[in-house]
Amino acid sequence: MSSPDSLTQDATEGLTAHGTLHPRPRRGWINDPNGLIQFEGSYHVFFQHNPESAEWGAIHWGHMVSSDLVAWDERPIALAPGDGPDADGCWSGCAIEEPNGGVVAFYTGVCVTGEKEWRQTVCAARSQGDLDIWVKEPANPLIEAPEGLDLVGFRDPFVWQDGDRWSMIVGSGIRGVGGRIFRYESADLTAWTYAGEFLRSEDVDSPGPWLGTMWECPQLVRRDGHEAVLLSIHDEHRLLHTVVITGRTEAGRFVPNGVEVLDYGHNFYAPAVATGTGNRQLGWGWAPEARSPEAQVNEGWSGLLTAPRELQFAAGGVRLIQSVPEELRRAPGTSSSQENLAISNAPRSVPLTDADSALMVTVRLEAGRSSQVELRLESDGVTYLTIAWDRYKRLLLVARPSTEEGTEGGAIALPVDDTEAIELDLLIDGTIVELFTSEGRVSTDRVYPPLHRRQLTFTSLGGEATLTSIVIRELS
Ligand code: DQQ
Repeated sequence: MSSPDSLTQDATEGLTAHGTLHPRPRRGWINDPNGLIQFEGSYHVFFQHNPESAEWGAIHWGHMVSSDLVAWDERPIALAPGDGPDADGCWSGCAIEEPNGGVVAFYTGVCVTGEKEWRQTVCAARSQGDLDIWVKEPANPLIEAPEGLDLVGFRDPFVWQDGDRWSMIVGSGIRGVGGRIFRYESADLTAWTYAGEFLRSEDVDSPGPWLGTMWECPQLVRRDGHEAVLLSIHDEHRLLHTVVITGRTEAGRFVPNGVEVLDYGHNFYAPAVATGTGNRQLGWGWAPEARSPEAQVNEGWSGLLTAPRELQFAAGGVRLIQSVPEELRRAPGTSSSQENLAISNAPRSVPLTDADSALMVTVRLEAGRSSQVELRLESDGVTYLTIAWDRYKRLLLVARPSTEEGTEGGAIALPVDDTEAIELDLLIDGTIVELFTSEGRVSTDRVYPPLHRRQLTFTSLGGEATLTSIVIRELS
């Protein structure tokens, strides 16, 4: 690193194209996606990154770029800890295109103050062109946590244009009370004024998911006149799950309407949405490992970003639905398909490619006389993920087995409204499986199969079902 406050290393030296659907650098640790932005024709994805180790620590911002949302190139480190308010890490944040050109990134500067305790402030850095070189604001930190409150944390700024001003929200929690989002305003993206509480846990009625003790990575999704807040639920240093709260902004506060789990899988956290995409909203999340820390260190890397997700509203704005973006559906690549296959209690297998390629598999099933249809993802004859559609319970159960590498087995359930037919998109790429229902629900799991003799095996209980169609596409 040439200088702690401006990175001037050669932009391309030593880097090679890293074509993969799920971005990650070649080595080291990653967690949250940060600073997602469509800028000058490219999609830029930054992320929490420890380049030195496959363990969390000394957090930098890594950087990858794509022109098509399918293949990603690794770029030089964007932000590194300096000698000021980010001496112990550049934690999560966002990026915004400035009206006069260039991009400003807002991030969380941290300094260690004790065991698992950090001073957390909002800092900024600016860049232009290919976003390889960033210059930190001399005035950092721009914002300090509000005084007089016993806060559990104060981090992860997210910024959007709000009429003729800019709004920023920052995630937090008050000890013994619950989650908080604080809001700030600015006319110039540089000077910020405190504008009150944007959302408080006491104002959210959540009979479903637990809302924890602190809210990380708050994001505001706005599309077609509807709004929702995404939250990552933190509880006494545990990263629990992610939720979406639909509602609307009124006089600078978010008025919640409903709460739903955002991703039902075992391995999803810290989702973020891109800026610079107009009315369109694209989200990415972090898919942490499900194998032991020793296995991660042995591999030399840990963590993936998910594939991008199209975020839209349904049912008059009361639900956020997630789907595979058109760019992935239209991506060039070989494909095969089959139609109208009878599924009974005798297993029927459909081979997947043996190559180490990312697949998008689209399955349409009609329940017919069956009560449950099961899909097993198998590799070398071993089942590594089971997806069971129980039409009468209106559930999709996703289960994975425990493994010697330290993967904890378990099952999760996604609601399914339709009892007659179901359509699923599966993104299967090495050690990650993302499952999208056509009703807009998603689960993300990390699994570690050998990548040989891959196949999908279908069975039906209680009567015959029909595999109306299966389309298998190689994306990379
Ligand atoms: N990860 C970052 C924080 C954020 C948390 C630190 C969520 O900024 O709150 O790496 O995973």
